Amino acid sequence: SQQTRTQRGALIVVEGLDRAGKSSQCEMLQTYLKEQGHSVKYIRFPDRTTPIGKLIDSYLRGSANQEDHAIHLLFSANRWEIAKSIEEDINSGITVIVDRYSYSGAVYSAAKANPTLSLDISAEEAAKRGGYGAERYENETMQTRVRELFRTLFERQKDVYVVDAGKTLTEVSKDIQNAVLNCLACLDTIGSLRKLG
Ligand code: Z5A
Ligand code: MG
Repeated sequence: SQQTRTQRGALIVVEGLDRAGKSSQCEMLQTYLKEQGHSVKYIRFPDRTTPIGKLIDSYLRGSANQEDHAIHLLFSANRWEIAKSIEEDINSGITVIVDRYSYSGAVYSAAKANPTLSLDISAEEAAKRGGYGAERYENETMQTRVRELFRTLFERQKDVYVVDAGKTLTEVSKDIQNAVLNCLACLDTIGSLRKLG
């Protein structure tokens, strides 16, 4: 039940291709979990509001260039500047929904039962959605390659739920809710087992 919920919040990572619907689904999941009585925060990466985020934003929009290694490290630094507060939130029982993260940069990989949701969609389907094409990575060659790499990366991970993001907003949202509820139940069980010693 809500009252006996474990002291630690969950870190829910949502990954996937451009326009797969990650941000829409994160918003919907946040609303849903709040209605269920959970304390929830939603953050997205890149966080374009910080000084590092502003550099990333101008790179993505094409108004500034960055050397490939440098932009990679800027994305990583953008996560590190917020990592501490994520850790504090989780430790104080808040469930944090993270819109894009990086496996390599994940501070929490040692912690148990952190679900990653991968929103899978074909490059052609994604291209039909609003706003596509404005930024430098939003082209079919790049997106098709990224999809392949996500698939290879997630293939053997047991804690990754691959969601078909080509369905309607409501259908995708239901699939996500089921996956998250399973995971929260799992966290409760782990919490109870810990209490039992
Ligand atoms: N990037 C990187 O290179 N390295 C890193 O470490 C990180 C990121 C963290 C910008 O990211 C770029 O940064 C991204 C990866 C790179 N480039 N690429 N490719 P971003 O997160 O800021 O990207 P964005 O420009 O905000 O797009 P997005 O986040 O990928 O979109 P989304 O969140 O998945 O989709 P959405 O905003 O929820 O929905 C898009 C549209 O589709 C919108 O009009 C919705 O109403 C519609 N939509 C959503 N779901 C549906 C369904 N189910 N049916 C129909 N229509 C739908
Ligand atoms: Mg988004």
